[in-house]
Amino acid sequence: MARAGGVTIPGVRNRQIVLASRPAGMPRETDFRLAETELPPPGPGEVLVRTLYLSVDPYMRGRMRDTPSYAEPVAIGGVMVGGTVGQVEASNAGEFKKGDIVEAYTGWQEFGVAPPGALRRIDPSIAPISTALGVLGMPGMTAYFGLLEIGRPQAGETVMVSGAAGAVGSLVGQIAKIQGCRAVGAAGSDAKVDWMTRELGFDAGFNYKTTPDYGAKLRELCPQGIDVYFDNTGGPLTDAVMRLINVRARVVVCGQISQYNQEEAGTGPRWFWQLIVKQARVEGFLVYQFKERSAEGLRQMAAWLREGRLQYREDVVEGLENAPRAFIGMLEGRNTGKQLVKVAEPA
Ligand code: NAP
Ligand code: FER
Repeated sequence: MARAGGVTIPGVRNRQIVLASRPAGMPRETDFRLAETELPPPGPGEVLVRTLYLSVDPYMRGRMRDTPSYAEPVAIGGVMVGGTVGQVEASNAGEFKKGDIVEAYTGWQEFGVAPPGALRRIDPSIAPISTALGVLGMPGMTAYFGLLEIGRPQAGETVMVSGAAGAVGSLVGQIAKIQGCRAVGAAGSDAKVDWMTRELGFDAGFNYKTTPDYGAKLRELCPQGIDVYFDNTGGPLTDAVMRLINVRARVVVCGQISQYNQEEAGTGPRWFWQLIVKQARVEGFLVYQFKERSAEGLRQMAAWLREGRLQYREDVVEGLENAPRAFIGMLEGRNTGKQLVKVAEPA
């Protein structure tokens, strides 16, 4: 028996995915464990949320690591953190009522408790509710503000994107097209490249896993050079792109996923001299720095969706117990578009 805001939910237990061990290199399913607890009762002013979808994201690899960072690592035995879309099950907060759909940060579990300030109300009439974790959520805002505010693309410029068939990258290329740019992307399979070029409107793309000479391929696909490089991956591709940036290029460091499973940073070609010659700018950013402007970003992305100028894809794995597999699959590149885990149906 569990109590929730004066409401008793008979026999409901909370299943969670907890961190069992800290991985070295690529995480394995045995680094996670399924745990079961009593359903947490929401305290005064709190909201109990039933998870419908949970998001698996690259940054979570960093949370599994016990190295000093301003973000706390997930403890051994602790619930994996992450964004969720859920339905209010019981509420002690006036702003939310049972049945409301919300975005929360309650992690890999069937139920979570949150204060109302940590919840975002989702309007299911705008788009499917799962998009609150993708195109109309954190990855969408990353693409929107990262490209437009850090990359500042101008019409006619060439925008190169790595990780171009993922949640963020697939949107970056499309936003670049909306801005009147040439969009070129690299991704890890021919099917992903076909999707980008045939359906999303990228001007060109290539499979970085089967292309032997990145420099030659980039020269072919970016005959005017590269004005904005939106980097999701780092690694050898980034080394090659850096040699082709134009004068006054902007390099947007969004992610470095090729390094997230590495314990040591390797050395590689040293390309920083290019920044001098090209008087270029490299800037890292965190989507959260644009938090105050998220309403604007969400409004614009929703409008582009409605106008058919933006497309998105979701890869959905069913079942909380399959969250570790979905997460590892995403790190391995098995996803096209946004990787999600569906945990429950809305009531
Ligand atoms: P995603 O692209 O949907 O999924 C990750 C993708 O990374 C995989 O599908 C895989 O695709 C690719 N990948 C994996 N290992 C790789 C490697 N060694 N080299 C090249 N590509 C590799 O994930 P996402 O959520 O959209 O995130 C994309 C990037 O943005 C990540 O680096 C993430 O950390 C970053 N990000 C940053 C912020 C921020 O605030 N700065 C916010 C959100 C995301 P392939 O088949 O193409 O290999
Ligand atoms: C990401 C990579 C790193 C990301 C966030 C971070 C939100 C860093 C987060 C932190 O240290 O707080 O993809 O996405």
